[in-house]
Amino acid sequence: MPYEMIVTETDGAVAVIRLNRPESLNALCDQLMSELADALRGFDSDKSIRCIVLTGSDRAFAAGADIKEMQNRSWPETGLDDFIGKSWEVVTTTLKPVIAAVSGYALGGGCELAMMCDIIIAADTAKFGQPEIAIGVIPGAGGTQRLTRAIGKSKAMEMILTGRMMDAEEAERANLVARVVPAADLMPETMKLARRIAGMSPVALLQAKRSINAAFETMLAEGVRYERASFLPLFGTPHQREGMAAFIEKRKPDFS
Ligand code: CO8
Repeated sequence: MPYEMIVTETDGAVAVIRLNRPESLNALCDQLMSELADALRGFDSDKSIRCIVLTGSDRAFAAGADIKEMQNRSWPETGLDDFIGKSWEVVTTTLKPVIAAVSGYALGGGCELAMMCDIIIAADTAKFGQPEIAIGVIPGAGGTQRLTRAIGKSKAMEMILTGRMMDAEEAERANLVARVVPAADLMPETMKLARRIAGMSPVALLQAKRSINAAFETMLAEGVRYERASFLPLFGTPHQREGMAAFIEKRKPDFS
């Protein structure tokens, strides 16, 4: 199927999905997420594929949900129109192992998307962050839950309340990523890992993935619901309007 915002290819039993919206640093608009969900569903049900790699460009894995698309949303439509709905959920319900290969920015929804994957391999150029607070909202695709589980409460609070970025080395120290590799080695190393995983028993992979997820998933689902209930009503508040408009107009927001 031809896609406009992603590129897919296969290499033996490994499928690679590359986010491809360079003009906006792979901002995750509805169309991109819908194409991603479609590709994930397709590879998940393709018996010849055993492992999926999700990646972006050298400059950005993804710089977040698309602020230009989000800026005029308002509660309660944010709750009614399946905003952060089915497309995002596909990433977490894919049965096969999904590896995120992250180079450059993985911010906001981009960081959340990487954390929805099973393993994150980072280039030494990677930068992770949840900067939503700076545009008057909060993480809305699981960031408050998954980042906290990955790096602990104090560091997650510091990251989310300030919106600061962490580099790849800090992300590895904080257990956000499995491994950091030189940028030039990101895809070769990730493909090596993916091929190794793809060589294992598919049913054992499935059971291992399910069991690891069971270590925290029941509580996680509850937490993500709570986060969503807090995130959606922020749309239409003066600070959300000001924060997103200021980003687009390239000026500092006034949150007075
Ligand atoms: N949305 C829309 N456009 C974006 C985004 C984005 N998230 N990020 C970058 N762009 C666009 C810029 O507007 C710019 O476009 P243009 O050339 O038309 O002005 C282009 O990409 C290049 O960006 P910059 O010129 O800003 O590049 P810099 O190298 O100067 O800066 C940064 C790179 C630091 C990554 C900067 O672009 C930035 O801060 N981006 C926004 C990061 C951010 O705030 N992300 C969080 C977004 S909110 C979110 O993700 C909530 C998720 C909740 C779930 C939602 C479900 C739908």
